[in-house]
Amino acid sequence: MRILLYNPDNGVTRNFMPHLWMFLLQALTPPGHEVLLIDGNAQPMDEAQIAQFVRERNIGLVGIGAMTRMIAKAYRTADAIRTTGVPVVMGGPHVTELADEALGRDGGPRHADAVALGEADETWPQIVNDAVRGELKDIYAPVDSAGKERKPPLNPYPVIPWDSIDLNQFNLVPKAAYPLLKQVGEGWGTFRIIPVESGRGCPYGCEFCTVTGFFGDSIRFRTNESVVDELLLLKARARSEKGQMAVFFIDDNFAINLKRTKSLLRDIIAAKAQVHWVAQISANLLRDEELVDLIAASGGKWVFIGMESIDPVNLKDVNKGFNKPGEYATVLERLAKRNVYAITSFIFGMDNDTTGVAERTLEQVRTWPPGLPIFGLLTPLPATPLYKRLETAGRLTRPRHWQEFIPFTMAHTPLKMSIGEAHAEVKYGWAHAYSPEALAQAVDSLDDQPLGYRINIFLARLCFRGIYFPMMGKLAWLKVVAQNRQTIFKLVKEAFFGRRTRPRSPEVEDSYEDVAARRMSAAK
Ligand code: B12
Ligand code: SF4
Repeated sequence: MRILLYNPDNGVTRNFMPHLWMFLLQALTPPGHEVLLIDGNAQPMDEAQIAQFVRERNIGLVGIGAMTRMIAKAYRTADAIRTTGVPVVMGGPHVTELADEALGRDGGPRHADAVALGEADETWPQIVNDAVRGELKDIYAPVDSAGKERKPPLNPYPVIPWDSIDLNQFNLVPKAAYPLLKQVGEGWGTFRIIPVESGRGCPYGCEFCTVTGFFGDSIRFRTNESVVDELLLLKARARSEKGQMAVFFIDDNFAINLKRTKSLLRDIIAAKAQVHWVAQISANLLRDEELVDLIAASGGKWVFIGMESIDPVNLKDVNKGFNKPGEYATVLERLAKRNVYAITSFIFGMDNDTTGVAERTLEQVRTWPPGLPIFGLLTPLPATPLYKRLETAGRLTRPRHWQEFIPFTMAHTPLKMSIGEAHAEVKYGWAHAYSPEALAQAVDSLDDQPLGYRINIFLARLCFRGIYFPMMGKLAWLKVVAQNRQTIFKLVKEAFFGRRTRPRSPEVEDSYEDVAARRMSAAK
């Protein structure tokens, strides 16, 4: 049978990274089947085009996975495919929580022939076998023979054949540039960011998050060896095509077990399996100096930190009191001293937020080493404790917000400001963190660093800007380039004529604070 695994586009930006679930299920498919992958972010298709693709390629089963924000598109696609007579099975966090919605048992239309609840590593082979026999069940739940919920142990973990999978749709380098860029350094003909998991689960139970409910609070890890082998495979693939491979460790909290993470990083270093990587780690776990040393030595370049708020009252409200805003600066300095930078994520519209929260947050951000701040709105995802609390309090303004997904739009009323004010705060955050002045400051604050770092932070900021201000066409990019021409000119000039580098010395190790102090006194 030919199977199509499809992930709908997120409706806002082109995702920089493919979704792991597709590769994982492809690797777990019983032998004798051909599995095709389409990520709508990389290969945009409308519903009619996908239905036509399914017909023309003689597909026998379609699997669709989606987060809540893409579920409306996923349902439309499933509807179009089902009109061709091909069965659709859906999985992922949204349909796990709302299986009745997907199966049309809540009074609405039916979109899926079957739903895979929770982690489908062990149910997927059974789904495929049932589909071959034309005997799909409505629901597949990951349970053991006694009917008790069973979480895949991740050991053994399937080998994803990164050396042979067709990854063309996920190359971030334009095709036309391949012949030239493959000659640069070790080769830049391709650049891909690949998702790799080293473990699953998070015990913290933040109120707005689906992870603790979905993956459970018991944490499971792959063996170090299995992760290291995967990295070596990716490195070999990059070398063979004169390109680059970076890895996103998608674990929800990569350092949740410090001892295990350190041992993994040591093994990566010992096996020379280092690639540039990014991972999500909560700030409290980054207090450990040895961990941060190992992060840097094993190829870690960016750490995604869910800071959420600089207000301890807000953090306590959402059960994230383990985040201590007072230590954010120290943690970021600790990373920056090793040339590791942070993607700092903030949520506005929390119950203790008042107008001006964006500027108050930015005042702090400006005193930190340069990073990539991102701003979102508190969103009640189905089945989270937050959803239940707001529903009970009658505060949901769009209880089924996913049926009509609108980016950066609230679905409930915050306590101390209006919905419109919360939206304005998010806009202010993005506009000011990614203005040409802010980009220039980020580049300048790395004055003591080689040009490569400065270009890196500049390009990363340009790309992140697109999360809120989508830059989909050439014209949009040209406009941004024009706005940032001074910084671009400066970097190009340095590339050709060099510049006086200011060496990093103990006296300038706290230079971010100095820079911040200078900036603040200049602003007065
Ligand atoms: C990596 C990641 C991202 C990446 C992008 C996704 C990517 N390209 O991989 C980035 C960092 C960009 C991202 C961003 C966001 N993310 Co995110 N992300 C994740 C993360 C950490 C890992 C996803 C993953 O690969 N997991 C491992 C795989 C193996 O698990 P899985 O995808 O769930 O798949 C398993 C099952 O669900 C099932 N399954 C899944 N699909 C299918 C399909 C079929 C047919 C079948 C049979 C089974 C099946 O089988 C798989 C194997 O067991 C998850 C949390 C988590 N641990 O999953 C959050 C998560 C998916 N993200 C979430 C959210 C909310 C977001 C954002 C909206 C955050 C924000 N406010 O901006 C953005 C939106 C992104 C966008 N623009 O589209 C939520 C989604 C919750 C929900 N109900 O939708 C999650 C669950 C985290 C959370 N806080 O609750 N994210
Ligand atoms: S620490 Fe992160 S993954 Fe864990 S519950 Fe909180 S938000 Fe979710």
